[in-house]
Amino acid sequence: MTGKLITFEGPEGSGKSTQIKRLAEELEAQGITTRCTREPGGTATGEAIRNILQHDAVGEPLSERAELLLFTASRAQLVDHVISPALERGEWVLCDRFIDSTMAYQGFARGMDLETLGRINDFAIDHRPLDLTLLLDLDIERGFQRLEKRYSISGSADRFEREAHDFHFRVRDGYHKLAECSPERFRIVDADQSIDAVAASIWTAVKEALL
Ligand code: T5A
Repeated sequence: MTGKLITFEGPEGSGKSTQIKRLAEELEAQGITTRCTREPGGTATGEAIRNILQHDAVGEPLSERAELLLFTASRAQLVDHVISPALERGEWVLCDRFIDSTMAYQGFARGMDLETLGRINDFAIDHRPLDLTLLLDLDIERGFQRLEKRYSISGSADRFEREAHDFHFRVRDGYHKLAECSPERFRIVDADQSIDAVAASIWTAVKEALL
């Protein structure tokens, strides 16, 4: 039996990484083997690409098309080397960002053509269907407040976090439009609750959709 592919999406600081770990623990407790991964990244090639995308690692501005193709190259590598093999072993894959991030960030926020992005995404994932997408919905300001708290402890904002707030408003709005277009795949979770309350909402959504 093949596994399930669950993706986590949402604006910056909405709690995706935190909640992926929580869901993995819950699934493992039910005897389901899980594999957590992230985009961009998740493979050696993907992590090298992530470094270019997040931190201007090569020191020159990226063109929008180059940015798009780097994200989708990382995705193709992840699908072929991690996601597909895990699903074929019957594992459940939990992925921090996936095709909808490209639609929200490069499409709705940067303004690239959505139909073209859809075709490139489809090619990158080799037409693999997704079982469930959890959209962690959070006010942009609240997300940035969380990240600021984190940066007072470690590190500094990356290339996307430095984009104007307008950009991030378009990302959030774009996610809502994507969810409206695919209601059978998306579940919107209110991420402006305690970590435990968000985890409980996610668990309810997963049970209803997949168990
Ligand atoms: N991108 C990505 C594209 O433009 N196109 C693409 O195709 C793809 C795949 C990735 C960037 O690349 C862009 C989008 C992104 O800008 P990233 O570093 O992976 O960059 O960024 P994010 O995915 O946004 O990850 P973040 O770490 O910024 O946010 P998360 O994972 O949503 O949030 P998390 O869990 O790390 O939590 C953030 C902070 O909030 C606290 C946590 O402890 C942490 O400190 N927190 C809470 N605080 C209060 N209440 C809660 N409920 C909380 N949940 C978490």
